Amino acid sequence: MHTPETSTRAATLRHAAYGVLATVVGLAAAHLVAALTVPAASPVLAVGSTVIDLTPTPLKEWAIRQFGSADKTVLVGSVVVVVLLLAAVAGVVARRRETPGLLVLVGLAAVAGVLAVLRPGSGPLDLVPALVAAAVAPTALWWLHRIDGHRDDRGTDGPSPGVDGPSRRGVVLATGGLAAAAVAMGALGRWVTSYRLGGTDVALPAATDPAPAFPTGLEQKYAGISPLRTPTGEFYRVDTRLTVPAVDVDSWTLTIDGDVEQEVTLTFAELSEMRTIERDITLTCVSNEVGGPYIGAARWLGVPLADVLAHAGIDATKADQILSTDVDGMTISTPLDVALDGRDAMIAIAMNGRPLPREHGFPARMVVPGLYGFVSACKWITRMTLTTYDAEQAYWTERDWAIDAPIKLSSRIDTPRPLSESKAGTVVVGGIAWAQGVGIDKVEVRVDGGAWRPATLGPQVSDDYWRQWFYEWDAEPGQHFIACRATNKDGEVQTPVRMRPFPQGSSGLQEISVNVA
Ligand SMILES: Nc1nc2c(c(=O)[nH]1)N[C@H]1C(S)=C(S)[C@@H](COP(=O)(O)O)O[C@H]1N2
Ligand SMILES: [Mo]
Repeated sequence: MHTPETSTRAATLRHAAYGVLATVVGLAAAHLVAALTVPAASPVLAVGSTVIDLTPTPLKEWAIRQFGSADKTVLVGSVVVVVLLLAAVAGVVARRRETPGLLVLVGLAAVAGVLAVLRPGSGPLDLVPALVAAAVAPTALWWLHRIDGHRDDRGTDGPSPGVDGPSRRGVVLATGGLAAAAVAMGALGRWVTSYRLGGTDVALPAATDPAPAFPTGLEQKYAGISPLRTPTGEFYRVDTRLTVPAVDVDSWTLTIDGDVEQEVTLTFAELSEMRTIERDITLTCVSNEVGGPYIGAARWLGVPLADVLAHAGIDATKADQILSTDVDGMTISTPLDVALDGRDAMIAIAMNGRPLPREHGFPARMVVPGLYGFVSACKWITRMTLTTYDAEQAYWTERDWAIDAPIKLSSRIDTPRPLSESKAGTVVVGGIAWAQGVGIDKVEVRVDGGAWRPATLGPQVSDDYWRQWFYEWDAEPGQHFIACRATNKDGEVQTPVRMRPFPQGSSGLQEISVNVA
């Protein structure tokens, strides 16, 4: 038997659950409609991307430190939790006062709609998924109320019939049906999205200026050292996206505008017919902590950036910035003088001999050796605007990151792993070092704060490429501290001064602790 009090509590919970279920159904329906129209306008993605963009830099840095590349999932997960809490509140409110409760759900959908149309590059169609949510979620809640047999919107406070009342069977059927519908719409949305993606299998030109033969890396001999070339599937990925953009290569174009003699728009075919260079270049993210994972080395094929810009005829007396825009309106700035100083800056169309994978910018991205990715490596690029830093600011410039950010001389220990156990005797300490544009001259290893000892360098690929190294350490039992440092070909030694990634990249030496038994 239920006392009136427990019935009331049970009824409150039940109505909270109705609010959540109705919202989930609304989101699933909107997601499906978004998959058919504008995938990025799905309420979850629109709200999620906006939250990512609005997250203050210190909080984002903290999230990256705490959760690594799962930072976005955690941020967006928190938003989902808040939304579902509000949905539960809407359900409880609707029990007594139906119209205000339903209006809370309409309000949530309205917020998603506003955020969707405020996204860069959005159109009126972006509003449709939110409209669907605004219709479906309140309707579902209204219907659940009817099934539940409540008409408490008159404001009376009578005891609820409880779960074992006459409507129990109807409630189970209705909630089960709605939950099944949500799952089905979610799954269908996924299927539609993957169907619409199409392939990335484009024909690539042969390199006009190919890279030399690639040497064998140290990893063949010493397990644990990063492979000399990062397998594409293991290449780090850093971007602001929740989902990977799907670009149709046949309708894709690259426009060069701004302070140019004439605006030019190139198709993928036109771009591929230009002179191409093939280069081995190491890419690094400014968010990489000392010893961190956000670095990768690949063979890139692309059209020299200078050739692409020359098509439009640039006026370098005016412009000091290339403002790149991606397929969704995300912007990345690059200092014009750096991009044109003779380094192998390019619009890349291939990575490790294959078309760019979606995650890495299909069908084309910028690569500028020596600059951190956030001021150079625009993926899914569609536009390069010649302008000034005074006139226009890119995404990360608005968030106070540096505008000219050369990659800092650094090195990393790949093996042994921090806090690992090794057997006494010869232990191979090994890793990578990089000094893009200058090249690595020397890597040294220090054990337990003693003298710096030279490591042996692996094969030289190019000065824009990392260098592998190893050191044979005669390890005695006990706990030990191992550090490494690099020297570049200009004689500059990696600084021990610790800097955090914000605003222009981390510095300092990596020192790990290991146990020898
Ligand atoms: N369109 C777009 N391009 C982008 C980014 C982004 O968020 N959006 N992130 C940049 C950053 S911060 C880095 S470090 C590199 C990473 O490239 P990768 O994901 O291919 O390794 O891409 C750059 N290009
Ligand atoms: Mo980055």
